Amino acid sequence: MAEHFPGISRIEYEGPKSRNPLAFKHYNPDELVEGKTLRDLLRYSVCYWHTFRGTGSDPFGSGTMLRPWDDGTESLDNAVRRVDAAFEFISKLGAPYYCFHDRDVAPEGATLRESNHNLDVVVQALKAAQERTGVKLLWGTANLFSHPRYMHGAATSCNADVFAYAAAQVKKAIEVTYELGGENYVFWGGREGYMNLYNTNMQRELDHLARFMHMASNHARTIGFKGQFLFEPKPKEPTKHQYDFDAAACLNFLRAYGLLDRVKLNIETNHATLAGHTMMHELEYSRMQGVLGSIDANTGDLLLGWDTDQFPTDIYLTTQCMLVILKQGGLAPGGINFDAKVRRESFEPVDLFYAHIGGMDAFARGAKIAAAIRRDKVLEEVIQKRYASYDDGIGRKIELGSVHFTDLEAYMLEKGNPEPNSSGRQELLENIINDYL
Ligand code: XUL
Ligand code: CO
Repeated sequence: MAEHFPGISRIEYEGPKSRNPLAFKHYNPDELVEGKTLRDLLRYSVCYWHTFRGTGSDPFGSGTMLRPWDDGTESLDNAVRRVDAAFEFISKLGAPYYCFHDRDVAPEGATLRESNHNLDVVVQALKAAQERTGVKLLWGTANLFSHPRYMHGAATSCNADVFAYAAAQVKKAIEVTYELGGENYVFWGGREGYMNLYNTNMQRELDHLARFMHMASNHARTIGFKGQFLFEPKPKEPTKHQYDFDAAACLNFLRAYGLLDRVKLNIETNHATLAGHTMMHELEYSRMQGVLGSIDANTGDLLLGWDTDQFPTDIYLTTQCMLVILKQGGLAPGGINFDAKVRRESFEPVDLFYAHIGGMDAFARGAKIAAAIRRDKVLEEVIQKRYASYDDGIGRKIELGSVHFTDLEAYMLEKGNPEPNSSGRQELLENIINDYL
């Protein structure tokens, strides 16, 4: 088998003093953090779409990426050769998982039948590559947004035939995810949203989306797929308003349509910030509601208002993510998928290694820093103390629901004024967190 990344061997952990750019400084897969190896805690995944299908094109220019194994055609031969390159990369990197959309791995045919056939051929190559390398599938999904048929959306399209086509495509995508031992299946809205309410029946579109997700999970049950379903929030892009706006909107949708027992959330950093939230907010909101399933790790650019999907290198960000992930005891069966792309200017194959090594090291550091903060109970004690007035007395009665407005009025009339407030100490806490970085 031809080598696609010659001169690059397996990326090893060399420790923080190493200056080797092709080594991990912080991600030692065997190191224990809160009783789990970093391999099992972080469950890193490489995404097929950006890493193996990203061309580097932007609205002002064509692709720049140098990918010697890829002849740039939509042939099946090319798709199969790309699988070899992908698995060489993932196994040299030492990531245990990968993720894909159906149309990333196999070319779309002229008909659904032909597309399914193409997918079957490539799935056999993926299966062989998984067996050969031990790399596993974190999740599969379907691309319901690139083809022009999906101009009005897929499950929320005004065209019932397009809904049916999308259903057929997702049926197949779930089946191949199952065949490849995928541990999760993701729904990202794609074009499930609207540009203008003058031509949109929002109620019907949301009803259809829910119908679609019920059908998907029913089919999964029928074929025996036990993986976790994940819904991925994103507020805008490609549509002006996406129905899966943020964790709260997704959760409300799942609850309203009786899907909560079947679907959790896949939270992505750049989507959180586009929604005006921090990633930590989205993670904590999902965690406290019991729906934090998996994450798409990347970062946006605070000066740009779109989804730049950059690799996460900010230790402050990864520490905040890991504080929540550790609180939950990890993400399994979900993981940390690098839904990130190298910049248009970083066009050489080796840049794929630098990018992933940086992201993996950044999360490993975040994990160790977060574990130290948790070990010293820095935030835990502050938060516990801050709400102590609810631990007994009137606060306890409020939490238990044993008092009414009239009781609280009587209490306050008698007491006169509340106990004095305490300082929130935000600046002190920010300083203390910096001491751990
Ligand atoms: C798009 C995005 C998708 C999903 C999978 O912004 O994040 O790649 O993760 O469809
Ligand atoms: Co994503």
